[in-house]
Amino acid sequence: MLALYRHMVLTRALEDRLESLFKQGHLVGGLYRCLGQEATAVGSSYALEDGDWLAPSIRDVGALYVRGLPPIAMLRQYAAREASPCGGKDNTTHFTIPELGLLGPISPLGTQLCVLNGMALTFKQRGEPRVCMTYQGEGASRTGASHEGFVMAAALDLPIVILLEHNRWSFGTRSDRAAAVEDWSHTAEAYGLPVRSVDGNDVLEVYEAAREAVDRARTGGGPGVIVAETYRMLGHAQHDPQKYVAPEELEEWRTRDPIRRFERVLVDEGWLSESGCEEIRTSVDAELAEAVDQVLAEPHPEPQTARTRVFADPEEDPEVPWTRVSPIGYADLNLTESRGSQAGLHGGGR
Ligand SMILES: Cc1ncc(C[n+]2csc(CCOP(=O)(O)OP(=O)(O)O)c2C)c(N)n1
Repeated sequence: MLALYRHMVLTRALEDRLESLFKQGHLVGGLYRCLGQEATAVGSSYALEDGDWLAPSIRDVGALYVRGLPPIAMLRQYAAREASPCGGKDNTTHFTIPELGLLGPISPLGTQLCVLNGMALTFKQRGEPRVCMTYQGEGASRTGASHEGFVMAAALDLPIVILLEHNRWSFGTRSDRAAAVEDWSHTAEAYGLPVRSVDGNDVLEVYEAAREAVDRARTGGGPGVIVAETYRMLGHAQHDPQKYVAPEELEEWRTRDPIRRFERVLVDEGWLSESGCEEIRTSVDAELAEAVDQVLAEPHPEPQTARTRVFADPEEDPEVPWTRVSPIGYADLNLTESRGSQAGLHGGGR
């Protein structure tokens, strides 16, 4: 219970810090938040075990900390520091860490499910009791790739759990304009998959459903879908002021805040006092304050490292010149010439 609470608090507090850093100009690129969906991200991933794999979306950041990602890694990632998982080349959750069983998102929505299916198929063929879990928003789930992914998972009976996040919005599109269904569990039932709808803002309900689906998948029962009824409390990313959302809608969902709700449960059940909650929040804040100071003092990557670690095999890293050349084009370049003359063509501006 305390771990679930701490992870949710951490997820929100870290993003609050990132928002400040974004406004102060310390971050590179956009900031995508889990705000309002912490219970879905944390409760679901908490049902996994060592050796399982998780493929988060850019939104379910809380799931990464549950899997063991140190919070400082996310700060470094957004601040594009050399020591970040992507070495400063990308931000958000766009990294893969095999040791933690984390498969980074793939930008074309829906495709991630197909890749994770491949991993689940491997586990199944090897007879390993390992489970994969991933997330899809309503938007991602409407893509052709996602359809293929659902079909494959169902047809091959793969050990995979899919969280379908009904958070009401896909960028500026309302979910009721993305599919002609009111109950999103119907979209998964059509594939013949077991589906369970949960209150995605109730961490215990999410955890219980995830535990059931993960246990079933691990023991050969095949895939499962959990439809998490939740709400994206901010715009698509920090740059989106969500002007298309009615203030009353936001107000209504604010009353269902997943962290406040769980605090009430903790206190009412006698598992943690009000001051116990406060202590956890304070310790998370202290940990983050230290991490932020550390990250801001760290260096950005050297420019020449932009072309390293692009491929798993360093031998395959692109040769200079690796930038696009315009308007001459590569065909017009005599690439057999020495590096020196090519450098001249580029005017040394690489
Ligand atoms: C195939 C494809 N189309 C469009 C985009 C651009 N895009 C990135 S995120 C996003 C919205 C995703 O909405 P949803 O899947 O519902 O997830 P949510 O943001 O609500 O968590 C869009 C349109 C993309 N990455 N891939």
